[in-house]
Amino acid sequence: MSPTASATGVAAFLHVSPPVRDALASGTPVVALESTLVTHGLPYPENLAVARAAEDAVRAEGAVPATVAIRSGRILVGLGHDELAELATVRGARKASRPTLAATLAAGAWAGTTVSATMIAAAAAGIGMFATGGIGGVHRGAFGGPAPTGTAGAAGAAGGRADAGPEPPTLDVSSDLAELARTPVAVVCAGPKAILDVPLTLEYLETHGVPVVVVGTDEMPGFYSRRSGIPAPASVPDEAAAAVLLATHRRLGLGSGVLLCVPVPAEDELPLEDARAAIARATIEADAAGVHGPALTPWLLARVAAITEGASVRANTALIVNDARMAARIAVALERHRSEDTQ
Ligand code: PSU
Ligand code: MN
Repeated sequence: MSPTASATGVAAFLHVSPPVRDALASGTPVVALESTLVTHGLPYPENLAVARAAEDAVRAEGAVPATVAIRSGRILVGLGHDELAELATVRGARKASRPTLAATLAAGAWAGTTVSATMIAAAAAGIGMFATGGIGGVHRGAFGGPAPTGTAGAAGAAGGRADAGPEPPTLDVSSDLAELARTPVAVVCAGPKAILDVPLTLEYLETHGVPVVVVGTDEMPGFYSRRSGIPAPASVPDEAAAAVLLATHRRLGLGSGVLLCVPVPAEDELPLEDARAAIARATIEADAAGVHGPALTPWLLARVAAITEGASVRANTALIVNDARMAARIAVALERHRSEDTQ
């Protein structure tokens, strides 16, 4: 079925793969996976390897993976083996988020979907569980304050201000956050990406009514590192408790998503001090180079990878697979909880 001029709504653009359609029809748990980490977040061939490994991790837990991407004016929910390889190697793929969803569909080519676009697709397809690496959030300096350097980096981009006073706000806040506030999908991640201002990201989510729940520890996971030094807004001991909380949130019908955070496996983490140093350097360089907007997140991730000589890629890869596994376990626990409830 192709999108017609008369049909409206996200559902008119969906192309759900047969395995995902069958799973949804039979009540088998489904986990949506995003694809901007494939097109923009990781280099080839790690991007393809991690996308396949995340799908395998979901299957190993008894759930069905639904990787979401855009191609030829359609939102694909569930990619075939060859489609995933094409997505991972295609040049010039776009980055689709809520603000660019129409433009990427109209353009007709491949696009990776960010957390916001994947949530929109998942909700329209009837999928309530979704795994990613790290969500977008409030970038450092989004609300002004000192430049990362304390020098004239961003000031140069802002028109050559020579004084070293407070920098003007960039207002760079990912559309992922507003999506979490308005779309009822649970998102499993390893914390907001460490390149962000994590405390401000948590404040934003709280203000907009999004529960942030850490599974298995009471500290926010630091994305590349297990720790962040920031207390968890809320935590649950395990997947079963996460499922009970999610079921309650859904019954309330508040319309918002939930952010579930799990730390990267210990053997693959980047030591917190190494991560902090690499991010600080990359942030200064991005500022000096005048990189901003949708290009900023991919640019910072690539710089951190270069500075850490690939150690960040190993951590990023491991955490994505771990999140997919955890999302599948919670989806299975949720299904069990639901069937027990209706007996
Ligand atoms: N997780 C990763 N790598 C990524 C992303 C997530 O491990 O590249 C992507 C997600 O798709 C997220 C996006 O939605 O980065 C955020 O981009 P922005 O800050 O421009 O909204
Ligand atoms: Mn942004």
